[in-house]
Amino acid sequence: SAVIEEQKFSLQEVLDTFKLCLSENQDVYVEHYVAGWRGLVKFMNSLGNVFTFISKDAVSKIQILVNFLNGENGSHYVTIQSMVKYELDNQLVDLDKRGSHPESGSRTLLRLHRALRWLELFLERLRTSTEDSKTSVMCADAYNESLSQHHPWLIRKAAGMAFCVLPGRPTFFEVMNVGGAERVVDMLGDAVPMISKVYQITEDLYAQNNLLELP
Ligand code: 1Q0
Repeated sequence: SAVIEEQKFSLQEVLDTFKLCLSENQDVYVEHYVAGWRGLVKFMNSLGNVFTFISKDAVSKIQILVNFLNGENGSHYVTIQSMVKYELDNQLVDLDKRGSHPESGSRTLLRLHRALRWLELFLERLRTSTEDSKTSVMCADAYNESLSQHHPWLIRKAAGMAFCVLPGRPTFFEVMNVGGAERVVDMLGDAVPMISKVYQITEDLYAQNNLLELP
């Protein structure tokens, strides 16, 4: 019934949150960015317990950002642009090595930002995949091309093991709860460019401020 369907989780809604991230003048709202990640985590948890070591880290990073957003300086954390400016202007970022600000908003968001690139690559592979494509391979390829470069050996190994137990493409599509394969492809065709845009704007901001290697 309609009631049951409403309670079911749909990846469409999650990816739509990333659309809300962009303001008219291309600023990125932290609130929606974080909400997008929350939804992704929920999705990942529905795939099984193996993935909780991954989602735990994402959850703690989401929490750090939410705390800033709800804190006394929250007005500076409304967009990624204002956050970076505020933290840099007030020396609230550890730039070279971890020191007195190990959990700045800027370095925390950078971790999620790198993971967003993985998501973009993975979803694009999923979009163009065929029935016999393996999600584990798509996931690993996307990871090796992006996020893995920022991870030490042990995490890369653990991630590789998690990919191996990913459910197959049919289950994946089902859990996404978007509809048949055609609808999934359409939805991803919509969502991926949006995610790319948010990624690129953030990437440019961090590059301009020399923040891409924050410890
Ligand atoms: C679906 C399978 C998910 C695969 C996710 C790929 C990422 C794997 C690597 C995760 C390792 C996480 C362990 C902790 C790492 C931290 O050391 C690292 C750096 O932080 P720090 O503070 O130590 O400097 N943290 C990170 O790199 C952040 C990683 C966040 C990963 C968040 C992944 C959550 C993603 C969920 C997406 C769900 C799948 C969506 C698929 C939708 C399409 C059907």
